[in-house]
Amino acid sequence: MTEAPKPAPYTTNNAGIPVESDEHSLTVGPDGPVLLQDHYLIEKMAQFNRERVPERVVHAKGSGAYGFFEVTNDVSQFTKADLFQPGRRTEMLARFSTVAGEQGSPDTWRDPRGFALKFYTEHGNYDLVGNNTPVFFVRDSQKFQDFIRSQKRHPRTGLRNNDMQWDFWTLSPETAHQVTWLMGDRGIPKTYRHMNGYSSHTYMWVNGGGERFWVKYHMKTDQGIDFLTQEEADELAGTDADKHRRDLYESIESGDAPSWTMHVQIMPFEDAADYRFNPFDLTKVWPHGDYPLIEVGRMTLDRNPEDYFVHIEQAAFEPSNMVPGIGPSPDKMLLGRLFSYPDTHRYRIGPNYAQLPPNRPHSPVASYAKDGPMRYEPARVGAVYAPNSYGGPAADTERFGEVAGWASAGEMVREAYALHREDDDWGQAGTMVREVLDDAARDRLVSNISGHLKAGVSRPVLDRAIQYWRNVDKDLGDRVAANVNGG
Ligand code: HDE
Repeated sequence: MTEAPKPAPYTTNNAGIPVESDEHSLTVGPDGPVLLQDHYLIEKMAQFNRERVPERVVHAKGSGAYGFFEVTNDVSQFTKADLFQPGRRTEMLARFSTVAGEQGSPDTWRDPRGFALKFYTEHGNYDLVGNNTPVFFVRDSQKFQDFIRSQKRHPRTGLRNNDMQWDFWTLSPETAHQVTWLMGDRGIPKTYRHMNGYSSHTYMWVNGGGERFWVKYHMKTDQGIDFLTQEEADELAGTDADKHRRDLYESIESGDAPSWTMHVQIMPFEDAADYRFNPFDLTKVWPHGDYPLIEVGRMTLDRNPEDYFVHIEQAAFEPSNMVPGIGPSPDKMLLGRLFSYPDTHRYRIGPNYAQLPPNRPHSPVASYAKDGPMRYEPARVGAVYAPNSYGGPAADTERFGEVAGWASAGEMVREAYALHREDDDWGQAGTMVREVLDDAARDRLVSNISGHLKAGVSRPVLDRAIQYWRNVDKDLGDRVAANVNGG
């Protein structure tokens, strides 16, 4: 890209022509009608009417920054991905977000947080689009749209509605693990800097010898985990709705660049078939005792974008952006996401979204895509079709290998996973309540759940919610019941 010329010290219109006035439209006499030939006035009004692109249907409110990722440990035995090779430093972009609220909603509402990363690698963009929780509410893409509707606004009142939320959750027991996270301390991080990020999904890594591994990513905050209580968060929602956006911007601006250490859990390819539960089930974590954390590197965010809309609102993350050495797993949610993200970008930003500054790869692009709305990068590949005799690029699997690298041999089915010994929905949520939380965190969990249930949840949903928590942990359910029934 050539450098943009310095702006003129005088106002111009969008075509660079000096304008006659910043404040007065052209009229016939001081009180007369406004003239159609005031082209600049019309341009200003028209531009204003087109300032918005549709907000993201989920994760609408977010904040982001640029930075870099440095490899600190040799994991080349597990993946040939360029960005994870020893000594590599890769430019990147991160965007953090709440999920259910709209663009202007408070940062401190109880919600999972998005943790979306884009690595500008030598072999194209690698997007790791995760959350601040290692699990998710549902395990099949088919249920995602219903789930999100139950968490957003009621169609009649336009209000958020706890009854819808609990109705969906209690009819979908696979939500138990994630709802336990959500109602606990991790449900409202102190700032975006004080939370971890997770791939949540299992992905596949392929090494230089073609050997395959299953992998889960963990981005551990170097600032330390910290959270807000419900009371602190409620107060901030009223006094500083942009608290987390402000915190990220100001800490980077003041030179206090936040960082996260990337770890992975690696499962040998063959272990998956008879592991005790389905390792591709997004509602489950892999216990660290089975697959310990292995350090990979560190990401540091040290640069605020020069323009929020250009770089963050138009940032387009897509789990389908996987580079050689990284592939998908058979997680049904992940496979659904591979379709959904590019689709939403084409609708929200336009089909040439990949040319915009935050989305443009830093490595050369040699695709045969051409034309379409707002295309400005000329096709530079020598020909506009393949195969061709005019020097256009050709796919090179010899050099890069097959990107996806796995084949499915199963029949087509429409059922939940039910192949492994410990595939139940309540187990890991119960373990978390009993073995991970201390007494104080358990007390806050009871109080957060009870407070939420008392705010507009009616019978029979309320009874199902109590049973839901008894299924997670009998004592926890009894305490919630005493709170919501007893007053
Ligand atoms: Fe997303 N999700 N999602 N999601 N998601 C979007 O993409 C979707 C899921 C996540 O900062 C959308 O550009 C489907 C899991 C983040 O720009 C959309 C399914 C996880 C972000 C979409 C899921 C996420 C999104 C909305 C079920 C964590 C914000 C606008 C199959 C592992 C990215 C957009 C950013 C955004 C679809 C489930 C994380 C509509 C269909 C699981 C962090 O395409």
